[in-house]
Amino acid sequence: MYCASKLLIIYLGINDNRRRNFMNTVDTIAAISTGTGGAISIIRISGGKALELLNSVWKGRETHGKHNSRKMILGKMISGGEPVLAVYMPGPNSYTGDDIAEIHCHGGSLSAKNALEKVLSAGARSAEPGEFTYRAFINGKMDLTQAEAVADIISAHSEMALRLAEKQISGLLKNSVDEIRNGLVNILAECESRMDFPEENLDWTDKNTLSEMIRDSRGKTEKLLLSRKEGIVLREGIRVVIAGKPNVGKSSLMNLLLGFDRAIVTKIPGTTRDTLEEFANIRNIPVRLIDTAGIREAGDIIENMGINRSRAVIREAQIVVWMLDASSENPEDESADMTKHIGNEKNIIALWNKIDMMKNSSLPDTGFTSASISIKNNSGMDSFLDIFEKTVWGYPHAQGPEVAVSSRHASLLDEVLKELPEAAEKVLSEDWELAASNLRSAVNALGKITGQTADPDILENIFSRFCIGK
Ligand SMILES: Nc1nc2c(ncn2[C@@H]2O[C@H](COP(=O)(O)OP(=O)(O)OP(=O)(O)O)[C@@H](O)[C@H]2O)c(=O)[nH]1
Ligand SMILES: [Mg+2]
Repeated sequence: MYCASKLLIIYLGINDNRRRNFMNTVDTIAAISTGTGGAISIIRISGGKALELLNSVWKGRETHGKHNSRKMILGKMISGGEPVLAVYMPGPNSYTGDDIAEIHCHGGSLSAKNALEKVLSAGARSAEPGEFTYRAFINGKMDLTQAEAVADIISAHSEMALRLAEKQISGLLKNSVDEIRNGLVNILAECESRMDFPEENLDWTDKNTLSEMIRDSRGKTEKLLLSRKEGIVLREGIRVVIAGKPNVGKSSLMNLLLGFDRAIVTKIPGTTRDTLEEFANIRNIPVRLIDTAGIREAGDIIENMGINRSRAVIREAQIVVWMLDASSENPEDESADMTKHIGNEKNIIALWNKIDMMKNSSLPDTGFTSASISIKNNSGMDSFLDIFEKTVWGYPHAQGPEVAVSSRHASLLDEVLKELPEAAEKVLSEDWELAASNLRSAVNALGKITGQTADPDILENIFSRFCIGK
């Protein structure tokens, strides 16, 4: 259980108004929790006065209360208007842990806005973005990794990212971190007890066993860190730049991967002048796909500006798909041209296109991982995507991970790993004080992952990712 009072004290980093509101966990808060454009809008009210406020703005065949909690009842706003449904869900078995009331009215911005205004005039405060989930966190309904997973669910761009967030919400990551932390807390207690009662021959655990236990925690931490790449790619996506000479089929590939005609395609070299960026989901990998102006020496001012942009996005790319023309009379020149423009420092896939018009029986070795396709005939795409997937994950990747850490979790786990070898060393040399200090730092870093020892900046960062009403 994460104690509210402790967290109120640490919650001091958020900009003034927002911070003041967040710190106030007594107010009853309200917001429209649904996005615009839907058929139904939900006004969510959370806090000690949720029931009283609901009954003061809404009237149905029955009055809401404990006796009919969780029952959706048809009624009307007392101020008039269309029939609306309302439900009361008493805490602590609610999303926030507080009493919650919800009014489900017609979609469209006005109807929900009017209903919200009535709730606010009756005494509720407008909720800050993420404040409902923040309350769930301080009421011990979820730890910080689960709160983060709520935001991950909202921003998930692929089925695999969604599955990962769902597993995290169910507590899989929290349990793994807690398991490591609890193990270290036990070892720390042992070290502190040795410090406090050095003369007493208590039933100490053998120092070799303690060191072995630290090694075990280190192994578990390393195992979690192995999921860093998956975690970061699935949450943040990956920047993939399609580059190459003019007219090789870059924009055609962009359109094919997107499944719609985003970029203009013509047979005139130099068609694409600017970089085009679009989100795509390729083999379950969230990808920011960037089509670029074809790179060549001579061009007009506008084209040259486009080419400079191409070079800039190549520098920032995580993967570059460099396209080459397989129908060229001299494919060797294509390959030589590629090495002129591209260094070996990043993940590069050499992609021969237009194999339907190949004039030679084979293609030269580019020195990079290569694939060959014909966009026109839609052939070779599966092998290209196999290579793409292997380039992203480092191995063929059929299933999503059970647990995958984010960059925030990973940097804290790195801190843990830094402390543990020294802790083990100090335990073996019976330097209990220093061992305890290393262990304390490790335990503290693990607590920052789950929120037990989270500082204001972490909380601000996490909850500012939420939208209003969540
Ligand atoms: N035969 C053949 N033609 C293709 C293939 N892929 C693309 N093309 C054609 O090649 C031409 C150029 O395609 P784009 O996709 O515009 O090429 P690009 O690399 O974006 O060109 P720029 O924007 O000028 O740099 C168009 O006429 C396409 O229809 C292919 O696999 N086979
Ligand atoms: Mg183009």
